[in-house]
Amino acid sequence: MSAVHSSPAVDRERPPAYPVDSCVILGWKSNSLRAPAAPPFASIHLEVMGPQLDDLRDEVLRGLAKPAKELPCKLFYDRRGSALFEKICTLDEYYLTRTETAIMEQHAAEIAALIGERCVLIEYGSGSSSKIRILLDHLREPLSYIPIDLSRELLLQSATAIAAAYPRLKVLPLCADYTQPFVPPSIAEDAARRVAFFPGSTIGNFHPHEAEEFLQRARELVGREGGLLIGVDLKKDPGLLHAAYNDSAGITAEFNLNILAHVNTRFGSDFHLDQFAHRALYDEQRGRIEMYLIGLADQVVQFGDTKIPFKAGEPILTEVSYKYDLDQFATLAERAGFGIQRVWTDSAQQFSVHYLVPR
Ligand code: AVI
Repeated sequence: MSAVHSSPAVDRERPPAYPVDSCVILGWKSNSLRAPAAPPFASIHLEVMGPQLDDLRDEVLRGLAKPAKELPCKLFYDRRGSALFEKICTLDEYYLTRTETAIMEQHAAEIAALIGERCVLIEYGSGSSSKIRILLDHLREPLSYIPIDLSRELLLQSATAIAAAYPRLKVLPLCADYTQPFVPPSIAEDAARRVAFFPGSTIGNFHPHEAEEFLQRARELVGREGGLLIGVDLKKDPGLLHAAYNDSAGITAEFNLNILAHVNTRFGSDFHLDQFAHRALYDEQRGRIEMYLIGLADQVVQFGDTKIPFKAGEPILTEVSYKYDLDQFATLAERAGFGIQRVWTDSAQQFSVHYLVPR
């Protein structure tokens, strides 16, 4: 990948895990929330760090070659998938987003006090960057914000909006697969601490051993003085969980099927979307939602030079979404080198937000 614009924000000392390129977009810089009459331009640098198409293709092929077929859930989030996910977040049945938002709003002042002044915020899977605004509205002099997302377009759009709304904040978007090791843009020397933000219970989309490894990497990223603010969905009535992943408007089904459309566009495969159906169930013993696409007929899918046979009724696992109880999550965090400084939940104990600090 070629450098469209080289950004001084990249730490040139350490070799990046992926090839890095960056591009620049132009946004209005203003000293107030209102755009001035003749604003000067400010540039936002977007760092791009893989993953490369070949690596993703191999990952997809490996998953489809398994006896129990699977696709990586990060492939949900192309432009349409991200828009569908935003829609899911507004559904009645999908209690997660509104509950987490309400917890954060209710405790924003306390959260901001724990994080302290002059922090660097790093958000994993920043998407539309909406929840970070709750923090930004309450924090004292936050220095910079590093949103990390795979969807380049959404990242640029959200980073631009944040930069416009918070003109004193340095916004350094990073297009990367945060499930893999990555090099963050170098961070202001005079920052008091780095605080990572991982909302939405996306930690639940990792298997427990992956979640532990991810938390260990987050622990390294934030360093001794840092913190991690993380949203975690809790175990609850299986009926509520089932409804959240089988909404009556069928948006989750569309979201699930869209992964095949994304795979087709990205890798030139020929999945027929009408030959698969959405299925989501809660496995109470494993404490996780499992989301599948079920083949409706015997069929062969062409994927490059590879033919992939499917039997009628055969599932592709597209996502797991683990639900925790508070003790279970505390144990996981401890194994990764974090202690829990504070936990907030809603009154029905549906969702939790944790502030973790290195032990
Ligand atoms: C992003 N992640 C936390 C969502 C979840 O609930 O596991 C993804 C999702 N899948 C279906 N609905 C929402």
